[in-house]
Amino acid sequence: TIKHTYLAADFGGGSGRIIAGFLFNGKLELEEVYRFSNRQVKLGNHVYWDFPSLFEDMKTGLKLAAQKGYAVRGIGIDTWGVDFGLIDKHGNLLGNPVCYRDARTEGMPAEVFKFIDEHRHYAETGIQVMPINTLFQLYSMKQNQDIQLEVARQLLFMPDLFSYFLTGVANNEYCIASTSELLDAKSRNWSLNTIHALGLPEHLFGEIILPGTIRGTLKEDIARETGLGAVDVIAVGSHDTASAVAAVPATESPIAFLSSGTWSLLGVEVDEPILTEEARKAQFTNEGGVDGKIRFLQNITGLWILQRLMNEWKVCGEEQDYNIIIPQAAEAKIDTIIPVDDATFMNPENMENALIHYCRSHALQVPQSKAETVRCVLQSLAFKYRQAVEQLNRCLPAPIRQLNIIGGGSQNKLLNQLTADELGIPVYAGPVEATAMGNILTQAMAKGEIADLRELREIVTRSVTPQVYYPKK
Ligand code: ADP
Ligand code: LRH
Repeated sequence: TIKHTYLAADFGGGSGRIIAGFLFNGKLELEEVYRFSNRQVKLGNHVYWDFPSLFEDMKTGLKLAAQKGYAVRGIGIDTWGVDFGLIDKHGNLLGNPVCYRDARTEGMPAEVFKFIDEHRHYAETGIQVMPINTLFQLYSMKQNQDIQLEVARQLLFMPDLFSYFLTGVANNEYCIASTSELLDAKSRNWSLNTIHALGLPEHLFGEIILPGTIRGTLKEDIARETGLGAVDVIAVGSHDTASAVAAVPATESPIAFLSSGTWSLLGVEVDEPILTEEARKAQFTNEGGVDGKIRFLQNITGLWILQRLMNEWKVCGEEQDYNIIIPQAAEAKIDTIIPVDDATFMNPENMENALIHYCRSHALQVPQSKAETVRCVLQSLAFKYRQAVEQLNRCLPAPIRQLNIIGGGSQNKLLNQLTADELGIPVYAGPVEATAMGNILTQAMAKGEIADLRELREIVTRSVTPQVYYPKK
Protein backbone atom coordinates (compact mmCIF):
# COMPACT_ATOMS: atom_id res chain seq x y z
CA THR A 1 0.00 0.00 0.00
CA ILE A 2 1.08 3.57 -0.67
CA LYS A 3 1.89 5.39 2.55
CA HIS A 4 0.19 8.76 2.27
CA THR A 5 2.65 11.36 3.50
CA TYR A 6 1.95 14.75 4.99
CA LEU A 7 4.59 17.28 6.00
CA ALA A 8 4.31 19.41 9.12
CA ALA A 9 6.36 22.59 9.37
CA ASP A 10 6.21 23.28 13.10
CA PHE A 11 7.83 26.45 14.41
CA GLY A 12 8.03 26.65 18.21
CA GLY A 13 9.44 29.49 20.27
CA GLY A 14 12.71 27.57 20.73
CA SER A 15 13.09 25.45 17.62
CA GLY A 16 11.49 24.53 14.34
CA ARG A 17 11.16 21.18 12.57
CA ILE A 18 9.91 19.60 9.40
CA ILE A 19 8.26 16.31 10.24
CA ALA A 20 6.91 13.75 7.81
CA GLY A 21 3.83 11.79 8.88
CA PHE A 22 2.77 8.48 7.33
CA LEU A 23 -0.80 7.39 7.87
CA PHE A 24 -1.59 3.72 7.31
CA ASN A 25 -3.61 0.99 8.98
CA GLY A 26 -5.24 3.59 11.23
CA LYS A 27 -1.91 4.59 12.76
CA LEU A 28 0.42 7.53 12.36
CA GLU A 29 4.18 7.20 12.15
CA LEU A 30 6.48 10.22 12.29
CA GLU A 31 9.90 10.89 10.89
CA GLU A 32 11.85 14.01 11.76
CA VAL A 33 13.21 15.30 8.45
CA TYR A 34 14.97 18.45 9.63
CA ARG A 35 15.32 20.44 12.84
CA PHE A 36 16.67 23.96 13.30
CA SER A 37 16.85 26.54 16.02
CA ASN A 38 14.56 29.55 16.21
CA ARG A 39 16.46 32.49 17.58
CA GLN A 40 15.42 35.87 18.82
CA VAL A 41 17.71 38.50 17.37
CA LYS A 42 18.35 41.80 19.13
CA LEU A 43 19.09 44.47 16.54
CA GLY A 44 19.19 48.12 17.53
CA ASN A 45 16.10 48.96 19.51
CA HIS A 46 14.14 45.79 18.92
CA VAL A 47 14.05 42.04 19.27
CA TYR A 48 13.09 40.24 16.03
CA TRP A 49 12.57 36.74 14.72
CA ASP A 50 14.76 35.89 11.73
CA PHE A 51 11.97 35.27 9.23
CA PRO A 52 14.14 34.95 6.09
CA SER A 53 16.29 32.29 7.79
CA LEU A 54 13.25 30.44 9.06
CA PHE A 55 11.78 30.45 5.57
CA GLU A 56 15.06 29.06 4.18
CA ASP A 57 15.12 26.41 6.91
CA MET A 58 11.59 25.40 5.99
CA LYS A 59 12.56 25.06 2.32
CA THR A 60 15.61 22.98 3.27
CA GLY A 61 13.31 20.60 5.15
CA LEU A 62 10.92 20.44 2.20
CA LYS A 63 13.80 19.70 -0.18
CA LEU A 64 15.06 16.90 2.06
CA ALA A 65 11.57 15.40 2.14
CA ALA A 66 11.34 15.58 -1.67
CA GLN A 67 14.72 13.83 -1.98
CA LYS A 68 13.37 10.93 0.06
CA GLY A 69 10.79 10.37 -2.67
CA TYR A 70 7.74 10.52 -0.43
CA ALA A 71 4.24 10.77 -1.98
CA VAL A 72 3.48 14.10 -0.31
CA ARG A 73 -0.25 14.97 -0.17
CA GLY A 74 -0.01 18.16 1.84
CA ILE A 75 2.03 20.63 3.85
CA GLY A 76 0.71 22.21 7.04
CA ILE A 77 2.29 25.07 8.94
CA ASP A 78 1.94 25.93 12.60
CA THR A 79 3.81 28.45 14.72
CA TRP A 80 3.86 30.13 18.14
CA GLY A 81 1.09 32.65 18.73
CA VAL A 82 0.49 36.41 18.51
CA ASP A 83 3.32 37.52 16.16
CA PHE A 84 2.83 38.73 12.60
CA GLY A 85 4.31 40.36 9.53
CA LEU A 86 2.85 43.19 7.46
CA ILE A 87 2.85 43.12 3.67
CA ASP A 88 2.54 46.06 1.31
CA LYS A 89 0.42 46.48 -1.81
CA HIS A 90 3.01 44.64 -3.90
CA GLY A 91 2.98 41.70 -1.53
CA ASN A 92 6.39 42.49 -0.07
CA LEU A 93 7.19 41.95 3.59
CA LEU A 94 7.53 45.38 5.20
CA GLY A 95 9.88 44.36 7.99
CA ASN A 96 11.15 41.41 9.94
CA PRO A 97 8.47 40.32 12.42
CA VAL A 98 9.13 41.72 15.89
CA CYS A 99 9.28 39.15 18.69
CA TYR A 100 6.57 39.22 21.36
CA ARG A 101 9.30 39.55 23.99
CA ASP A 102 10.22 42.98 22.62
CA ALA A 103 9.76 45.81 25.10
CA ARG A 104 7.51 47.84 22.78
CA THR A 105 4.34 46.56 24.46
CA GLU A 106 5.36 47.50 28.00
CA GLY A 107 2.52 49.37 29.70
CA MET A 108 0.23 49.05 26.67
CA PRO A 109 -2.61 47.13 28.38
CA ALA A 110 -3.03 49.95 30.91
CA GLU A 111 -3.09 52.50 28.04
CA VAL A 112 -5.68 50.57 26.06
CA PHE A 113 -7.99 49.96 29.01
CA LYS A 114 -8.21 53.70 29.55
CA PHE A 115 -10.60 53.83 26.59
CA ILE A 116 -11.81 50.24 26.21
CA ASP A 117 -13.97 48.71 28.93
CA GLU A 118 -11.97 45.71 30.13
CA HIS A 119 -14.99 43.68 31.28
CA ARG A 120 -16.95 44.15 28.07
CA HIS A 121 -13.82 43.51 26.04
CA TYR A 122 -13.26 40.15 27.76
CA ALA A 123 -16.92 39.21 27.34
CA GLU A 124 -16.39 39.73 23.61
CA THR A 125 -12.87 38.45 22.87
CA GLY A 126 -12.44 36.04 25.80
CA ILE A 127 -8.66 36.40 25.71
CA GLN A 128 -6.26 36.52 28.68
CA VAL A 129 -4.77 40.00 28.72
CA MET A 130 -1.05 39.71 28.09
CA PRO A 131 1.12 42.58 26.80
CA ILE A 132 2.49 40.23 24.12
CA ASN A 133 -0.87 39.91 22.36
CA THR A 134 -1.17 41.24 18.80
CA LEU A 135 -3.65 43.87 19.94
CA PHE A 136 -1.03 45.53 22.15
CA GLN A 137 1.74 45.15 19.57
CA LEU A 138 -0.42 46.94 17.01
CA TYR A 139 -1.43 49.61 19.46
CA SER A 140 2.20 50.33 20.31
CA MET A 141 2.96 50.67 16.58
CA LYS A 142 0.08 53.09 16.26
CA GLN A 143 1.28 55.12 19.25
CA ASN A 144 4.75 55.30 17.71
CA GLN A 145 3.35 56.27 14.31
CA ASP A 146 5.13 53.27 12.85
CA ILE A 147 5.37 53.82 9.10
CA GLN A 148 4.80 50.11 8.43
CA LEU A 149 1.33 50.36 9.86
CA GLU A 150 0.55 53.30 7.62
CA VAL A 151 1.51 51.59 4.35
CA ALA A 152 0.62 48.00 5.16
CA ARG A 153 -2.04 46.34 3.06
CA GLN A 154 -2.49 43.21 5.13
CA LEU A 155 -1.53 41.64 8.41
CA LEU A 156 -0.42 38.02 8.29
CA PHE A 157 0.21 36.00 11.43
CA MET A 158 3.37 33.90 11.29
CA PRO A 159 1.75 30.74 9.84
CA ASP A 160 -0.20 32.90 7.38
CA LEU A 161 3.05 34.57 6.37
CA PHE A 162 4.88 31.28 5.72
CA SER A 163 1.85 30.03 3.73
CA TYR A 164 1.65 33.26 1.79
CA PHE A 165 5.24 33.03 0.60
CA LEU A 166 4.69 29.38 -0.34
CA THR A 167 1.41 29.82 -2.21
CA GLY A 168 0.84 33.51 -2.95
CA VAL A 169 -2.51 33.35 -1.11
CA ALA A 170 -2.89 35.84 1.76
CA ASN A 171 -5.51 35.07 4.40
CA ASN A 172 -5.80 34.49 8.16
CA GLU A 173 -6.32 31.11 9.78
CA TYR A 174 -8.86 31.11 12.63
CA CYS A 175 -6.84 29.45 15.47
CA ILE A 176 -3.82 31.70 15.10
CA ALA A 177 -6.03 34.77 14.63
CA SER A 178 -7.73 33.96 17.93
CA THR A 179 -4.46 34.61 19.80
CA SER A 180 -4.54 38.25 18.66
CA GLU A 181 -7.23 39.39 21.13
CA LEU A 182 -8.94 40.91 18.09
CA LEU A 183 -11.50 38.19 17.39
CA ASP A 184 -15.04 37.90 18.66
CA ALA A 185 -14.95 34.59 20.56
CA LYS A 186 -18.54 33.68 19.72
CA SER A 187 -18.84 34.75 16.08
CA ARG A 188 -15.23 33.61 15.50
CA ASN A 189 -14.71 36.59 13.22
CA TRP A 190 -12.85 39.90 13.63
CA SER A 191 -14.09 42.08 16.46
CA LEU A 192 -14.69 45.25 14.48
CA ASN A 193 -15.61 47.04 17.72
CA THR A 194 -12.13 46.49 19.04
CA ILE A 195 -10.42 47.24 15.73
CA HIS A 196 -12.31 50.55 15.40
CA ALA A 197 -11.78 51.52 19.05
CA LEU A 198 -8.02 51.12 18.56
CA GLY A 199 -8.13 53.13 15.35
CA LEU A 200 -6.52 50.34 13.36
CA PRO A 201 -7.05 50.17 9.59
CA GLU A 202 -9.78 47.60 8.90
CA HIS A 203 -8.19 46.51 5.63
CA LEU A 204 -5.31 44.85 7.51
CA PHE A 205 -7.57 42.05 8.63
CA GLY A 206 -8.28 39.51 5.93
CA GLU A 207 -10.54 36.59 5.25
CA ILE A 208 -10.64 34.08 8.11
CA ILE A 209 -10.28 30.48 7.02
CA LEU A 210 -10.83 27.37 9.15
CA PRO A 211 -8.46 24.46 9.78
CA GLY A 212 -8.97 21.88 7.08
CA THR A 213 -9.20 24.43 4.25
CA ILE A 214 -6.81 24.11 1.32
CA ARG A 215 -4.82 27.35 1.34
CA GLY A 216 -3.35 26.92 -2.14
CA THR A 217 -0.64 24.99 -3.96
CA LEU A 218 3.10 25.61 -3.89
CA LYS A 219 4.07 28.47 -6.21
CA GLU A 220 5.85 27.28 -9.34
CA ASP A 221 9.29 28.52 -8.28
CA ILE A 222 9.01 26.93 -4.83
CA ALA A 223 7.63 23.69 -6.29
CA ARG A 224 10.68 23.56 -8.58
CA GLU A 225 13.23 24.63 -6.01
CA THR A 226 12.08 22.12 -3.39
CA GLY A 227 11.43 19.36 -5.90
CA LEU A 228 8.02 18.71 -4.37
CA GLY A 229 5.88 19.76 -7.35
CA ALA A 230 2.40 21.25 -7.02
CA VAL A 231 1.62 20.11 -3.47
CA ASP A 232 -1.30 21.59 -1.49
CA VAL A 233 -0.63 23.80 1.50
CA ILE A 234 -3.41 22.96 3.94
CA ALA A 235 -4.64 25.14 6.81
CA VAL A 236 -4.27 23.24 10.09
CA GLY A 237 -4.75 24.44 13.63
CA SER A 238 -1.96 26.81 12.70
CA HIS A 239 -1.37 28.00 16.25
CA ASP A 240 1.05 25.33 17.54
CA THR A 241 -0.98 24.89 20.73
CA ALA A 242 -4.15 24.27 18.71
CA SER A 243 -2.44 21.47 16.79
CA ALA A 244 -0.96 20.05 20.00
CA VAL A 245 -4.33 19.98 21.74
CA ALA A 246 -5.94 18.28 18.74
CA ALA A 247 -3.49 15.40 19.27
CA VAL A 248 -4.06 14.80 23.00
CA PRO A 249 -4.34 11.02 23.33
CA ALA A 250 -7.40 11.03 25.56
CA THR A 251 -11.13 10.55 25.19
CA GLU A 252 -12.29 11.54 28.68
CA SER A 253 -14.37 14.71 28.57
CA PRO A 254 -13.33 17.41 29.11
CA ILE A 255 -9.88 16.85 27.64
CA ALA A 256 -7.49 18.44 30.17
CA PHE A 257 -4.05 19.23 28.85
CA LEU A 258 -0.76 20.89 29.59
CA SER A 259 1.06 21.74 26.39
CA SER A 260 4.61 21.99 27.70
CA GLY A 261 7.35 23.75 25.76
CA THR A 262 8.69 27.29 25.80
CA TRP A 263 5.28 28.08 27.31
CA SER A 264 3.02 26.01 29.53
CA LEU A 265 -0.54 26.09 28.23
CA LEU A 266 -2.84 24.53 30.76
CA GLY A 267 -6.55 24.06 30.26
CA VAL A 268 -9.42 22.08 28.82
CA GLU A 269 -11.16 21.77 25.49
CA VAL A 270 -14.75 23.02 25.43
CA ASP A 271 -17.45 23.51 22.79
CA GLU A 272 -18.27 27.14 23.52
CA PRO A 273 -16.20 29.98 25.00
CA ILE A 274 -16.46 30.60 28.77
CA LEU A 275 -16.68 34.38 29.09
CA THR A 276 -17.61 34.77 32.75
CA GLU A 277 -16.11 37.22 35.25
CA GLU A 278 -14.63 34.24 37.11
CA ALA A 279 -12.78 33.22 33.93
CA ARG A 280 -11.61 36.78 33.30
CA LYS A 281 -10.31 37.27 36.82
CA ALA A 282 -8.49 33.95 36.73
CA GLN A 283 -6.88 35.10 33.47
CA PHE A 284 -8.19 32.28 31.29
CA THR A 285 -8.15 32.57 27.54
CA ASN A 286 -10.56 31.14 24.95
CA GLU A 287 -8.50 30.34 21.89
CA GLY A 288 -9.78 28.70 18.73
CA GLY A 289 -9.34 24.97 18.25
CA VAL A 290 -9.57 22.41 15.49
CA ASP A 291 -13.04 21.13 14.48
CA GLY A 292 -14.91 24.04 16.06
CA LYS A 293 -13.53 23.53 19.58
CA ILE A 294 -12.40 26.20 22.04
CA ARG A 295 -9.19 25.90 24.07
CA PHE A 296 -9.96 27.32 27.49
CA LEU A 297 -6.51 27.73 29.01
CA GLN A 298 -3.98 29.80 30.89
CA ASN A 299 -0.73 30.95 29.30
CA ILE A 300 1.96 30.26 31.89
CA THR A 301 5.65 31.00 31.50
CA GLY A 302 6.95 27.52 30.81
CA LEU A 303 10.33 25.93 30.22
CA TRP A 304 11.52 29.23 28.79
CA ILE A 305 13.34 29.91 32.06
CA LEU A 306 15.16 26.58 31.87
CA GLN A 307 15.84 27.01 28.14
CA ARG A 308 17.52 30.33 28.84
CA LEU A 309 19.59 28.89 31.71
CA MET A 310 20.75 25.99 29.52
CA ASN A 311 21.77 28.43 26.76
CA GLU A 312 23.64 30.66 29.20
CA TRP A 313 25.52 27.71 30.68
CA LYS A 314 26.39 26.56 27.15
CA VAL A 315 27.79 29.97 26.19
CA CYS A 316 29.97 29.84 29.33
CA GLY A 317 31.36 26.55 28.03
CA GLU A 318 29.47 24.45 30.57
CA GLU A 319 27.01 22.72 28.27
CA GLN A 320 24.42 20.72 30.19
CA ASP A 321 22.45 17.71 29.06
CA TYR A 322 18.79 17.47 30.13
CA ASN A 323 19.33 13.76 30.72
CA ILE A 324 22.04 14.54 33.31
CA ILE A 325 20.87 17.76 34.93
CA ILE A 326 17.25 16.67 35.52
CA PRO A 327 18.17 13.54 37.54
CA GLN A 328 20.60 15.74 39.51
CA ALA A 329 17.81 18.22 40.15
CA ALA A 330 15.63 15.34 41.37
CA GLU A 331 18.20 14.74 44.13
CA ALA A 332 18.66 18.45 44.99
CA LYS A 333 16.87 20.06 47.93
CA ILE A 334 15.81 23.70 48.05
CA ASP A 335 12.58 25.28 49.29
CA THR A 336 12.45 28.29 47.02
CA ILE A 337 9.41 28.84 44.80
CA ILE A 338 9.61 31.71 42.32
CA PRO A 339 6.57 33.24 40.57
CA VAL A 340 7.39 32.06 37.06
CA ASP A 341 5.08 34.63 35.45
CA ASP A 342 6.80 37.60 37.07
CA ALA A 343 7.89 40.21 34.49
CA THR A 344 11.49 39.76 35.75
CA PHE A 345 11.67 36.45 33.92
CA MET A 346 10.07 37.66 30.68
CA ASN A 347 13.30 38.55 28.87
CA PRO A 348 16.12 39.44 31.27
CA GLU A 349 19.63 40.03 29.96
CA ASN A 350 20.77 37.09 32.06
CA MET A 351 18.29 34.57 33.47
CA GLU A 352 20.53 33.15 36.17
CA ASN A 353 21.27 36.60 37.53
CA ALA A 354 17.58 37.52 37.38
CA LEU A 355 16.73 34.42 39.41
CA ILE A 356 19.45 35.03 42.02
CA HIS A 357 18.48 38.68 42.28
CA TYR A 358 14.81 37.76 42.72
CA CYS A 359 15.64 35.32 45.54
CA ARG A 360 17.89 37.82 47.33
CA SER A 361 15.44 40.68 47.13
CA HIS A 362 12.58 38.49 48.40
CA ALA A 363 14.58 36.83 51.20
CA LEU A 364 14.33 33.43 49.52
CA GLN A 365 17.01 30.75 49.70
CA VAL A 366 19.37 31.27 46.74
CA PRO A 367 20.19 28.13 44.69
CA GLN A 368 23.85 27.17 45.18
CA SER A 369 24.34 24.87 42.21
CA LYS A 370 22.95 24.23 38.74
CA ALA A 371 21.00 21.24 40.06
CA GLU A 372 19.39 23.41 42.76
CA THR A 373 18.60 26.09 40.21
CA VAL A 374 16.86 23.59 37.92
CA ARG A 375 15.00 22.07 40.88
CA CYS A 376 13.82 25.52 41.94
CA VAL A 377 12.49 26.30 38.44
CA LEU A 378 10.71 22.96 38.04
CA GLN A 379 9.04 22.96 41.45
CA SER A 380 7.97 26.57 40.84
CA LEU A 381 6.31 25.47 37.60
CA ALA A 382 4.53 22.56 39.30
CA PHE A 383 3.37 24.92 42.05
CA LYS A 384 1.98 27.30 39.43
CA TYR A 385 0.19 24.42 37.68
CA ARG A 386 -1.59 23.60 40.94
CA GLN A 387 -2.84 27.17 41.25
CA ALA A 388 -3.97 27.10 37.62
CA VAL A 389 -5.84 23.82 38.04
CA GLU A 390 -7.58 25.13 41.17
CA GLN A 391 -8.74 28.16 39.20
CA LEU A 392 -9.70 26.00 36.24
CA ASN A 393 -11.80 23.69 38.39
CA ARG A 394 -13.71 26.69 39.72
CA CYS A 395 -14.76 27.56 36.17
CA LEU A 396 -15.90 24.00 35.33
CA PRO A 397 -18.95 22.00 36.43
CA ALA A 398 -16.66 19.25 37.82
CA PRO A 399 -12.93 19.10 38.62
CA ILE A 400 -10.60 17.54 36.09
CA ARG A 401 -9.57 13.99 36.93
CA GLN A 402 -6.42 13.57 34.88
CA LEU A 403 -3.97 15.74 32.97
CA ASN A 404 -2.26 14.99 29.65
CA ILE A 405 1.14 16.63 29.28
CA ILE A 406 2.25 16.94 25.66
CA GLY A 407 5.17 18.60 23.84
CA GLY A 408 8.92 18.66 24.43
CA GLY A 409 8.47 19.32 28.15
CA SER A 410 6.66 15.99 28.58
CA GLN A 411 10.12 14.39 28.48
CA ASN A 412 10.94 16.01 31.81
CA LYS A 413 10.33 13.13 34.23
CA LEU A 414 10.96 15.22 37.32
CA LEU A 415 8.49 17.90 36.24
CA ASN A 416 5.89 15.25 35.37
CA GLN A 417 6.18 13.69 38.83
CA LEU A 418 6.20 17.03 40.65
CA THR A 419 3.08 17.99 38.68
CA ALA A 420 1.26 14.76 39.61
CA ASP A 421 2.28 15.31 43.27
CA GLU A 422 1.03 18.90 43.30
CA LEU A 423 -2.24 18.18 41.50
CA GLY A 424 -3.07 14.91 43.23
CA ILE A 425 -4.34 13.36 39.98
CA PRO A 426 -2.68 11.04 37.43
CA VAL A 427 -0.59 12.71 34.77
CA TYR A 428 -0.12 11.16 31.32
CA ALA A 429 3.03 12.25 29.52
CA GLY A 430 3.41 12.29 25.73
CA PRO A 431 3.49 12.49 22.82
CA VAL A 432 6.50 14.79 22.54
CA GLU A 433 5.58 15.75 18.99
CA ALA A 434 1.86 16.28 19.61
CA THR A 435 1.92 19.50 17.59
CA ALA A 436 3.25 17.79 14.46
CA MET A 437 0.74 14.97 14.93
CA GLY A 438 -2.20 17.37 15.20
CA ASN A 439 -0.91 19.30 12.21
CA ILE A 440 -0.51 16.18 10.05
CA LEU A 441 -3.80 14.56 11.04
CA THR A 442 -5.75 17.76 10.40
CA GLN A 443 -4.36 17.69 6.86
CA ALA A 444 -5.53 14.09 6.54
CA MET A 445 -8.94 15.26 7.75
CA ALA A 446 -8.95 17.94 5.03
CA LYS A 447 -8.21 15.23 2.47
CA GLY A 448 -11.11 13.10 3.70
CA GLU A 449 -8.98 10.36 5.29
CA ILE A 450 -10.27 11.15 8.80
CA ALA A 451 -13.88 12.05 9.60
CA ASP A 452 -13.56 14.25 12.67
CA LEU A 453 -11.59 15.16 15.79
CA ARG A 454 -12.78 12.07 17.63
CA GLU A 455 -11.34 9.79 14.95
CA LEU A 456 -8.19 11.91 14.85
CA ARG A 457 -7.66 11.30 18.60
CA GLU A 458 -8.34 7.58 18.18
CA ILE A 459 -5.49 7.45 15.67
CA VAL A 460 -3.16 9.27 18.08
CA THR A 461 -4.19 6.95 20.92
CA ARG A 462 -3.41 3.88 18.76
CA SER A 463 -0.05 5.35 17.71
CA VAL A 464 1.49 6.36 21.06
CA THR A 465 1.65 5.08 24.65
CA PRO A 466 1.79 7.92 27.17
CA GLN A 467 3.71 7.35 30.41
CA VAL A 468 1.60 7.62 33.51
CA TYR A 469 2.69 9.34 36.76
CA TYR A 470 0.65 8.86 39.91
CA PRO A 471 0.73 11.36 42.79
CA LYS A 472 3.13 10.26 45.53
CA LYS A 473 1.91 12.48 48.30
P1 ADP B 1 8.65 24.85 21.58
O1 ADP B 1 7.77 24.21 20.53
O2 ADP B 1 7.96 25.88 22.39
O3 ADP B 1 9.96 25.33 21.03
P2 ADP B 1 9.10 22.11 22.53
O4 ADP B 1 7.77 21.44 22.55
O5 ADP B 1 10.04 21.77 21.44
O6 ADP B 1 8.95 23.70 22.65
O7 ADP B 1 9.79 21.82 23.93
C1 ADP B 1 11.04 22.35 24.22
C2 ADP B 1 11.39 22.02 25.67
O8 ADP B 1 11.45 20.60 25.84
C3 ADP B 1 12.75 22.52 26.07
O9 ADP B 1 12.68 23.83 26.57
C4 ADP B 1 13.17 21.53 27.15
O10 ADP B 1 12.85 22.04 28.44
C5 ADP B 1 12.33 20.31 26.89
N1 ADP B 1 13.18 19.18 26.49
C6 ADP B 1 13.75 18.98 25.30
N2 ADP B 1 14.48 17.84 25.30
C7 ADP B 1 14.36 17.31 26.55
C8 ADP B 1 14.86 16.13 27.21
N3 ADP B 1 15.64 15.27 26.59
N4 ADP B 1 14.52 15.92 28.50
C9 ADP B 1 13.72 16.80 29.15
N5 ADP B 1 13.23 17.91 28.59
C10 ADP B 1 13.52 18.17 27.31
C1 LRH C 1 3.47 28.35 22.45
C2 LRH C 1 2.65 29.57 22.09
C3 LRH C 1 1.60 29.87 23.14
C4 LRH C 1 1.48 31.38 23.10
C5 LRH C 1 2.92 31.77 22.84
C6 LRH C 1 3.17 33.12 22.28
O1 LRH C 1 4.43 28.07 21.48
O2 LRH C 1 2.07 29.43 20.83
O3 LRH C 1 0.37 29.18 22.94
O4 LRH C 1 0.63 31.78 22.07
O5 LRH C 1 3.49 30.74 22.04
